[in-house]
Amino acid sequence: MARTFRVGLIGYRFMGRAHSNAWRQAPRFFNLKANVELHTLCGRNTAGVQAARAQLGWQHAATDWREVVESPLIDIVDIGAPNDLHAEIAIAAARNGKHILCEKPLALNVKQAEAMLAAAQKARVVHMVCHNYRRIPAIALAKKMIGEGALGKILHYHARYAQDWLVDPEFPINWRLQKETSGSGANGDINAHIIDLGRYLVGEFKEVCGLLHTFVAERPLSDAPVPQRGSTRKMGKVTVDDAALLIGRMENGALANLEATRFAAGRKNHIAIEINGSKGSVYFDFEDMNRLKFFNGDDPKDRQGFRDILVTERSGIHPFIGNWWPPGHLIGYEHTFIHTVADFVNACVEGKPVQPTFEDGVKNQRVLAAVAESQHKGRWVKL
Ligand code: SOE
Repeated sequence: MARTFRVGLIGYRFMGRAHSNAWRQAPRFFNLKANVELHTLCGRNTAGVQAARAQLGWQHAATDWREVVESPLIDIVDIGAPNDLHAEIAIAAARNGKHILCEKPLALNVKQAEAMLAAAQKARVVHMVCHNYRRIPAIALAKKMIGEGALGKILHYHARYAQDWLVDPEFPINWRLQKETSGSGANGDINAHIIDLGRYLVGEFKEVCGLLHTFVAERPLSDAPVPQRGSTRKMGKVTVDDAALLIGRMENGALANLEATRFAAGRKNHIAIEINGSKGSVYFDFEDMNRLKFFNGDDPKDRQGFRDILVTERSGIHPFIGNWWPPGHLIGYEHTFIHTVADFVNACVEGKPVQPTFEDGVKNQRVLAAVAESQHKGRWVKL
């Protein structure tokens, strides 16, 4: 009989909801090698976590993450809490023999990330960073095509992750805008994703030149009342970057060009990736995530152009999609988490590594740190 993994999830807001949905749906749509129980949902606010527990379908609620990582009932700890908590929770979870899925960026800095990796390796638990965009069928197809040589030698990795939720200077401070709780801004939050996709699709970064910029240095504190005439509103300092740029060289000779910003008006979750090789190119945009554009330099000259692949063919033709709907019936953001959780559970059963591991998280964190160091020192940084 298949074993049952009891899951403890820390965090119940945006990521907590996305992960809860994934834990619930993965066993329903994928042939998991274990059963999954949504055991405990944890968050600091008692009323908030209780309401989320009921709505998201967890059996128990807890307000102290230590209860979760120390519970003998829990097999898997899933970390969706703010970044400053990742290291402490993951290290404690590893020491208690739990398999760990952790949101990105892995930690606040390289040192913490390395300690998390060391703890997970020492405890021989399965560890994974939730870079969910790797498991978009179109991205997985691009990976397969690049591996098969469809693009030839890779020359350019060009990626832009653009959002616009900070364009409004009245948007209040939250934990993502404070260095102590988030480690960095656009760099760790969204550059981390396109760094991961670059490492996945193209290869390791060799050297980088980075630029970090903060457009709005002060913002209202979230609990500050709307100012009355003559009164001043309580403001807080933004201590992280609003935008992060990276140009770099990759180990295989490809040139990298990455932009991550929360100030691109009109861009909500625009992840545009273009990879150019000696024989062809692929282009992907998350806001049209079921499609991959492919230019094949081998096509006859009189009919060359980017073709538009709808990545929804089943029967093993396109990655992940076979477990969903008939061709042309599209999937969305939430499916990327479901695919991640499905692969993670099977790896836990087999006791095998599942990418991206904490080792990938450490490598990613080194690139993030190199971008910051480059900005700080005003020069290129080798990895
Ligand atoms: C906020 O910018 C955020 O939720 C990120 O933290 C996620 O990783 C990203 O995928 C969506 O935007």
